[in-house]
Amino acid sequence: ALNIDKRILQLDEIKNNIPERDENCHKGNFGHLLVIGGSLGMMGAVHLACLSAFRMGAGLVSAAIPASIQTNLAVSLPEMITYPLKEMVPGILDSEAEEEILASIEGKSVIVIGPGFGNNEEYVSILKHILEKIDIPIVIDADGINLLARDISILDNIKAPVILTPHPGEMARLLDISTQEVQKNRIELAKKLAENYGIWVVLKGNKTVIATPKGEVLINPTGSPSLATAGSGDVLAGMIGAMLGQQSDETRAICSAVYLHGLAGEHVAETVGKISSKAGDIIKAIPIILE
Ligand code: NPW
Ligand code: AMP
Ligand code: MG
Repeated sequence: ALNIDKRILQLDEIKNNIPERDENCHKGNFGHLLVIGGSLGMMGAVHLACLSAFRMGAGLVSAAIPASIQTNLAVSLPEMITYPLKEMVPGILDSEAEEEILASIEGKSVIVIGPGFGNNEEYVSILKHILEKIDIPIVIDADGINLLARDISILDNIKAPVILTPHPGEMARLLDISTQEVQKNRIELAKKLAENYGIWVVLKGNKTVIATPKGEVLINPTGSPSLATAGSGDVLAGMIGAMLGQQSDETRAICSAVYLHGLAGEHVAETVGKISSKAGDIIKAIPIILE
């Protein structure tokens, strides 16, 4: 049997991980998150990640997105800075976009890549080159994980803290096993993946498992079926990105975001209901649970 250090997260550990706002603070103190993703049919994923990041306290939020969706996104969230990326056809990036993405990373403190990005084979090398070059924390979510599933050896060449946030279906794709097999061995599989590549793995779903590069495993006690709705994971990705920009201990940052996302879900269940919930409700609950 595996020797597993299972720790259940506690609320008192959580809120202390968010820095206080003192009188002289400014936006530069709370991180600059860059979200890379979006496509013609899935621009909402970027909007949700960026808006949740602001609600979680990120100082600045930028999005590198296909040029054809830039105007819509910028109008939907004027607080965010946008970098339009060159396209081959609307919604699909041109090969020159890689240079544009690398340029947009300059000066940022954390990256989220993947929400709504599209699982196009040509993007695998973009992800590979980003991982080879950067030394700031990067959250790889959604289609970012699907790209990794096409070539997981990309993870052999990383300098930065890497955080993967698969749902059980994405974890199954990544490991080339069934979703049921993932669900039967959640702790063992997350721990092994994290140790093999020296990364953090956030295996989502009821009782989200967080595995660290050191072999530590933490289980999140918060959450609700109200979170089982489109865009819920995009919200979490933005929350983790925002926390990584404010807390240098990655494990603390990740655990705080996962815990608070679950708590927001519990609040939504009580106020909106488990059935009617939508991702925007989770974001609206963030300021309430942070009070
Ligand atoms: P099954 O059917 O049970 O075998 P996909 P996606 C499984 C973007 N979005 N427990 C389940 O598999 C994302 O950012 C954009 C067990 C399910 O059918 C991505 O870029 C939105 N199984 C892209 O869409 C809003 C679970 O995975 C399958 C599970 C694709 O991401 C929506 C679905 O996963 C979306 O966020 C669980 N807890 N959870 C927008 N408005 O722009 C999932 N599964 O095929 O990876 O599709 O998650 O929708
Ligand atoms: P995604 O599938 O990427 O949109 O992510 C879904 C998010 O909602 C993850 O953070 C999951 O942990 C959470 N979630 C989904 N269903 C449940 C559930 N039944 N109980 C608790 N959390 C859930
Ligand atoms: Mg998702």
